[in-house]
Amino acid sequence: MNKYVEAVLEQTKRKNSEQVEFIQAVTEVFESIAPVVERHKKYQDHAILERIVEPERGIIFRVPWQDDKGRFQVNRGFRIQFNSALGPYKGGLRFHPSVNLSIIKFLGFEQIFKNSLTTLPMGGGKGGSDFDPKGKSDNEVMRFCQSFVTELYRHVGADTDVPAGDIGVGGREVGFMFGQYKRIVNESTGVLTGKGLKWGGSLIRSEATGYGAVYFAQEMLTKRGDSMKGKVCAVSGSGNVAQYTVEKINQLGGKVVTLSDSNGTIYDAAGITEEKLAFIMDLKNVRRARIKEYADKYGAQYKEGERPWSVKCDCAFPSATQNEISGEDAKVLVKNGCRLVAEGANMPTDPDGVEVFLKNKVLFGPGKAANAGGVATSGLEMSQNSMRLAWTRAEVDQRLSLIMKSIHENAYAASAEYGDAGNYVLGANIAGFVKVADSMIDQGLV
Ligand code: NDP
Ligand code: 2IT
Repeated sequence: MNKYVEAVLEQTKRKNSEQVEFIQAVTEVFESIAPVVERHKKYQDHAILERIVEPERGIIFRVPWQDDKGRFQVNRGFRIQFNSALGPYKGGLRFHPSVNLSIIKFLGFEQIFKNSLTTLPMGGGKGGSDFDPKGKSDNEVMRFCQSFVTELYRHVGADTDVPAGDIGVGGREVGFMFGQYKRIVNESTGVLTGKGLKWGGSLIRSEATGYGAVYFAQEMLTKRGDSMKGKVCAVSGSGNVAQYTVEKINQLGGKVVTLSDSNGTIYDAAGITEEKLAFIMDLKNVRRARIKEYADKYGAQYKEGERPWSVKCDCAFPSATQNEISGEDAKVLVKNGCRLVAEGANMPTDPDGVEVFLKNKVLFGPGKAANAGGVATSGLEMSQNSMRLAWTRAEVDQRLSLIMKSIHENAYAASAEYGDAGNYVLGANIAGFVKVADSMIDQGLV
């Protein structure tokens, strides 16, 4: 690796030694961009790497709230405003007990390059809390969200920082947060995306991440004269991203045989049809229950405590969480015939797994490219909010599909330029980085 890249990576590891996921994300990007930095001395001259790993601003705050029994509870809130070179900070909020500074920084760092790839003017940020929405009543979730925004509101704004959903944050939570923001600031603006369709949300935003991941897979296949038709697919997770991944795979003639949650995996060899998907959407979005019920209802196989990666499939769409595919999992997938992986989740494949896929010439769409459809459509929601009008479903879907096409093209072109055509990890990192780094140089030492 280039000496400058190596030195900044070592320094980043030293300064953030406990932030394992953050270091993992930085290492991957730095390995990809080393040849760019080698070729163009300006990045070293402008200390771009030292600056890009340091968030512009980070806010950590107390979130006190009261549960239904009247007891006082306290969680920790985060918002990392990582990079504004391309536009207002933009990125989701995650509510999950595993949330800590390392998780939010890894997600915020990835978001910088992902947002750059979307072609839209958005900087990178991420936030969240170690609050666990599971088992909480709607009223408890509302009180938590209101308390969270009572601090967050002073740091965000339609032209400053625009949060959205992620794990544990969907339409319900965005609604409660938007309501509280409006109440405090007395302004109705597009301060959050993923809003309800009746109050400023965009058509297709709910669908966008899952649809986008499948559009990206389709692009990788089309380039090789192939298509999604007849492909047997393993999908993990059963939340927002997983659900709309299944819907789009079905629409394009593929078949999905797995879904999962943190308790286990269901395997349905007959395929998760539209009707079965409707059951899952009610199970997960309304009743907020466990995926095991699917197996009970449809007589499918349930594998307690397991992830989907041991099944025979042509394509895998990891759509749950980080590091859910290990090197061993990747080997099993390859052995069972898997030829394509599109990451709906953020960093779901660990570094050993990525190496296995790349070595075996699996078509591998890394999260920052493959799942960029969600934030891209958030960007389209921001545009509609600024214009105070709403585009049709067909218009937004067409823009999303074009954006995924251009992300694929740009990542492919960058991979070819740097001598490894079709390595989308390399291509996405390079294409995402160059735009941000050049913009930072243009804007002076900040
Ligand atoms: P949801 O909260 O809607 O669903 C998350 C799903 O993943 C659930 O099935 C959940 O199971 C499972 N899951 C979460 N954490 C774990 C874990 N530690 N181990 C096993 N399973 C887990 O979130 P989303 O669908 O929105 O997000 C899924 C992934 O996609 C995340 O990586 C997110 O960062 C990424 N992403 C999301 C975007 C969006 O627009 N929403 C955009 C781009 C990426 P359980 O219910 O048991 O917790
Ligand atoms: O990881 C992601 O890109 C998201 N959770 C979506 C962020 C957004 O602002 O829509």
